[in-house]
Amino acid sequence: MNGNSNNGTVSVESEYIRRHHRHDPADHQCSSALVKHIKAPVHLVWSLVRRFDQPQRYKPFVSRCVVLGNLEIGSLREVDVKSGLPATTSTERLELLDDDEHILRFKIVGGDHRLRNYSSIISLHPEIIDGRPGTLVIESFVVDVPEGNTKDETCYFVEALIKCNLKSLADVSERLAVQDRTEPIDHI
Ligand code: A8S
Repeated sequence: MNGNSNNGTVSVESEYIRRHHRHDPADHQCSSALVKHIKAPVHLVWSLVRRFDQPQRYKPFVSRCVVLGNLEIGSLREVDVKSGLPATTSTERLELLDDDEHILRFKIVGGDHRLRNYSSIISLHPEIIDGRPGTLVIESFVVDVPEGNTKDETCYFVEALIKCNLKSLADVSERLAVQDRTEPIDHI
């Protein structure tokens, strides 16, 4: 992503990326950022993203998740992934949970898969979509390029997984947003 929109001005996205998504990839690592526009307000999208203990609420490849101990910075979660992937489990550590800025950072610290030193940041930003409150979501990562793979292959693989997660985050959030709008006030 070069950060330039069609009219040549630096995009809002690239400004947010510069501010909140600084990774410092080494030579043997790859890094990238993905953007998704969701037709649901930030508070609603954040209510899904912030649940470090329940990634299965929107991540389609997660079958089960257990957090060891209290949910706090430094907490570890044990994630089981569905069959058909080149992985079975992942151990992940919560690095940052900012309820004011809507930013979550986690690192993968173990598990049965090929993503070593994976670190990711997801940030949410309010925007107006079709005259309604919407959310600009940015997710970025850095990871080691595994032995026998190229940077491009690694980026392509991780980006494909993140695109699925963001698509599903949009679907779940947009469904909840429609429910919120149609639910009569005395039923809440
Ligand atoms: C996330 C992001 C990623 C998760 C990857 C990239 C993973 O859970 C899957 C397959 C793998 O090969 C690695 O935010 C791993 O969850 C679906 C098990 C870590």
